[in-house]
Amino acid sequence: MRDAVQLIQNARRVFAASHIDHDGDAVGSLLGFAHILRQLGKTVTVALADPVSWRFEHLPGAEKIHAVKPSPDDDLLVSLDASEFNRLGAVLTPNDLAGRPLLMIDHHITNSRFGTVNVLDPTAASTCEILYSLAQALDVPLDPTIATCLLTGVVTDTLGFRTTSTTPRSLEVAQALMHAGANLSEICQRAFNSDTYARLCLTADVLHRMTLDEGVLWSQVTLDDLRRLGVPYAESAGLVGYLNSVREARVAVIFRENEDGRIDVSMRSKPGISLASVALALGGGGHPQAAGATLPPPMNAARERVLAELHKLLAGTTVSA
Ligand SMILES: [Mn+2]
Repeated sequence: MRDAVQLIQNARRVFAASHIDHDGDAVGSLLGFAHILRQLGKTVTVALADPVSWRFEHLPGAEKIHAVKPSPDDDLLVSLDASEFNRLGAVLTPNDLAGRPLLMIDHHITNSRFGTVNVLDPTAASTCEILYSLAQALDVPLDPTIATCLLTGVVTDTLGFRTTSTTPRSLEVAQALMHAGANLSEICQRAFNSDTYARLCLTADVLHRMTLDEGVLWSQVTLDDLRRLGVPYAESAGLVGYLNSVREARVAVIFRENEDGRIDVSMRSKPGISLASVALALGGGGHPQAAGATLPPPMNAARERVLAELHKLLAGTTVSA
């Protein structure tokens, strides 16, 4: 953290980015970080490879997020909530580094520590939880704008303080953010009680075709489904949670065909079953109970490969690479 503070204090123009297929922690940490640094008088550019989801477009500063690359004048690059460099997508690629320091801030246990300086805390339930400590280390007082962005990440990554990753610290941070002016009920309302009709139709299809196979409950989404129902790819995430709520499922998986034809795999597991080894075997990453990977097409081959790894995991055998 001390190295991170020094990097930030020495910077003048900062470029910050978060991961593709963004969630509340990605957007919340990106905007919260930018607001913290602006308090220090820094110029900050915020970037995401994808357009901001309607779920998060109300967050203060969301309108300033664009799919842009760093300018030659930026002297510090920052990655937030991304477990791998390539998760930043097109906005930050190896050519963009140009010898500049990259500050990496994240909480994924599988993180490859790809930064020049790494602030990696796998005990944090969200990247926003880490940024609360960073604001303190930088002596930046919380205001309602910063607090709203950070509490969004704290709430969404813990699914409303319900995940096994939630700690007393998560609640302490949430408490401090509420004291600073963040509205918990409004954030929960926006995060969990809002959907679109098209997305609910997609959910219905996913549930209709789900298959329970020896403790693994899986389903899939094709590009045809998304086109037929008018659901943007970015809006098709999050369905795996429904499957994982099923008592008989020890592991839940959703296979999604993404716009470049590759297959995105989202996995969730019940407490006591760690997906980390399977995620790594598939070249992906994540948390013990929420992990993912992207595999080459076709859908059937990707599915067979993942299901084989998961069945090996559930059988208690060693998972091959
Ligand atoms: Mn996160």
